[in-house]
Amino acid sequence: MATVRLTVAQALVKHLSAQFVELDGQELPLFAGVWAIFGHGNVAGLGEALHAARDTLPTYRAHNEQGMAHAAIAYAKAQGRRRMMACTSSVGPGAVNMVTAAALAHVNRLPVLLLPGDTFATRAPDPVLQQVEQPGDFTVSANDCFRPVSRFWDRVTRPEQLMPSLRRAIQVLTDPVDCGPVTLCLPQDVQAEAYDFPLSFFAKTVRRARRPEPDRDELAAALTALRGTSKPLIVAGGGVHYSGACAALADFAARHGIPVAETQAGKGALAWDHPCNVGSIGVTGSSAANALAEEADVVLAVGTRLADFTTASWSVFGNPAGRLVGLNVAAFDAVKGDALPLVADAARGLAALDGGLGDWAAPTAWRALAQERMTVWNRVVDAATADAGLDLPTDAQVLGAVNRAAGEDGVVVCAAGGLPGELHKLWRTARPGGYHLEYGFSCMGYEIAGGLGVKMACPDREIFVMVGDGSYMMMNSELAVSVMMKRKLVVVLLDNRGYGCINRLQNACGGAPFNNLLRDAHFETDVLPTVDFAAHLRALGAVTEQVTGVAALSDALERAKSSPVTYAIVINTDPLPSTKEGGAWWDVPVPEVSTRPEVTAARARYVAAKARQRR
Ligand SMILES: Cc1ncc(C[n+]2csc(CCOP(=O)(O)OP(=O)(O)O)c2C)c(N)n1
Ligand SMILES: [Mg+2]
Repeated sequence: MATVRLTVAQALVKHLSAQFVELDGQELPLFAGVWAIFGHGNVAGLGEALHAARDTLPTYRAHNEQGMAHAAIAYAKAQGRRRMMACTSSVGPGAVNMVTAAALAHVNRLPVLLLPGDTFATRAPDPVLQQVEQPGDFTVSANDCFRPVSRFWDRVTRPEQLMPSLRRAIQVLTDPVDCGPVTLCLPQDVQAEAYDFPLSFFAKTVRRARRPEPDRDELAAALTALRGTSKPLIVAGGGVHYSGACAALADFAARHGIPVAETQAGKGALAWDHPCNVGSIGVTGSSAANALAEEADVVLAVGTRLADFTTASWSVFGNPAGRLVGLNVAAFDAVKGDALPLVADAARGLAALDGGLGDWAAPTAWRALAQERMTVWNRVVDAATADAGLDLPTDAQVLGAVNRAAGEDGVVVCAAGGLPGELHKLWRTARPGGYHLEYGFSCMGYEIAGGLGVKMACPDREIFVMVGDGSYMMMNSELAVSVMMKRKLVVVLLDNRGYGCINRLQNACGGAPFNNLLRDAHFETDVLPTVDFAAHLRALGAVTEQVTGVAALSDALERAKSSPVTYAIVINTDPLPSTKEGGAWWDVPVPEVSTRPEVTAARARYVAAKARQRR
C-alpha cells in the first residue's frame, strides 16, 4: 500500500483539500476556507499544515471564535449547504467560544466543521494552560461541551483514528438529513504526530447532493389527502431553498392553485408578488397567511421544522378536521404535528406530487380568497413601511427604506431583536437568497459576522446587515474583518437604546419596564450615558454616518451602495411601536400569581389563548 508520512494536521488539511462538490456542472472545493484563531493548542500543529496548504485551502483570521463560526455558518446557508468552511481554535476559551455557534448550526441544520484544539492525549504536561480539569473523569475536556450541539463529535487521540473520523465527518456535513455541525477535537500533541497515511485517503472525491425519492405508499397517502382538500395551504421552509426547489414550488403552486405561506427560513422561495404567495406565517405572519391557516383543511409543510414561530405555538392551524402533510427529507421533521409523512427531498417530493395530482387544482373560490386577503395585506405593508417623516422612525419604516434601496438583488441579513419579526412580516423578497435570517437560534451577534459569510458566498450581491443596538453590542468585531478582507457590507444599525422587543414582550406579559431599555436598567450616573455607535463603527474601519429620519437614511443608503468599502449607517429609532397587523399568539407563560394587576390580566389573556393550542 502506497503511503505518505504526514502529521495528523497535515493529513486532515490534505483530506479536506481533496473534497469537491459538483454544482451546476462545475467542480468546486467543498471547503471554501478555514477560519482560524491560533493559540498553543493549534498554532504549531494545524497552523503549520494550513500555512503549507494556503494556496488551495485559504485560511482566514478572525477576531472572535464565535464570530468566525457565524461567518462560516452563514456562508454555508447562503451556499444552500452545498459548500462550507471549517473553523479551528485553540484549547479552552477559544474552543468554548464556538459552542454557541455550534448550537446555532445545529438548530438551523447547517454544516460547519469545527476543529477545536484539545489538551494532550498523553496527558504528560497536565494540567496545561487553559485545561479544564475534571477530577472524576480524565477523558473530559472543555470540548465535551460540544457533544450535545454536534451532529457528530469525536476526539482524535491516535493518528489512525483520523481516517474513519473524517470520513464520517464529511458524510454528516454533506448529508441532507444529518446535516449540522461536526466537531473533531484535536489534542495538540496528536496534531503534530506523524503517521504513514495511505495515499487513497487523499484521492480527489467529487460529491453530489443526495436527493431521496418519496416512498410509494407515503406518496399515495399524501396524494389522497391533497385530492380530497378544498382549502389547501403550503408552508414553505428552509428545506425548499436547500433542495433548490424554489422554482419548482412556485410552478407547483401555480399549477394547482395552492397558496404558499413562508417561514423565516423559507422566505423568498416565491417572489413576494407571485400570485400564490400569501406572505409569512405564524407569530410574525401576514394576516392573509394566518387567516388561511386558520381554515386550511390540508397543510402541505415543505422543508420546515415547524418551530413555534411558524405554528404560533401550535395555534395557527385552526381547522379541527385539518391535516398536515409533512414533506421533509428528515423523517424527524416529516411527522411533526401528527403529519402524514412524505419523506423525500423537497424537489423530488414536489415532482412526485405534481405527477400524481395531474390537473387537479384547488377550488377557484379558495384561490380568490387568498388573493383578496393578500391584496389587503399588501396595503398594510405599503402603509407600515412608508416614510412618515418621523425623527424617531419605527423599525418598519427603516426596513422599508432598506428594502427599496436593496432592490431585487440585495440580501438582507438579520438574526435577533424586533427586526426579524418586522422583516418576516414586511420585507419583500424578489428572488431566493435575498432574505437571510438566522431565526432558528435567533442569536444576537450573528448579524455582522453572518453578513461577512454571506458576502463571501455571494460576492456579486449587495449585503444589507440590519442590526439593533443590543445585538451590535453583543458582537461586532468581525466588521473589521470585512474591512480587511474587502468584503463589503452595508450595515444599518437601529439604535433604540435597548432591548426593544423584549421590553415590548415584558409589557405584553404584564411586567414592569425593567432591565431591557437602558433607561429602565440600573445606572448610577446622573445622566444615562449614550453609546456613540458611529464612532465605534468608524473605529472598526467602516465609512460611517449618523442620520436622522428615513429620508436621510434613503440618501445615505445610496452613498453606501456606491461605496467600494464597508459602509455603516446609524439611525435612532422608536423602541415602542411594532406592526400591529398580522401576527399570532406566541406561548410565553405568564405568572399564575402576582401582586401586579397587569400580570393578572395578562395571565387571563394567556390562559384563553392557551386553550386554542393544538395538542
Ligand atoms: C445571544 C442572545 N442573548 C439573548 C437573546 C434574547 N434576546 C432576543 S432579542 C433581544 C434584544 C435585542 O436587542 P436589539 O438588538 O437592540 O434589538 P431590539 O429588540 O431593540 O429591536 C434579546 C436580549 C438572544 N436572542 N440572543
Ligand atoms: Mg435595540
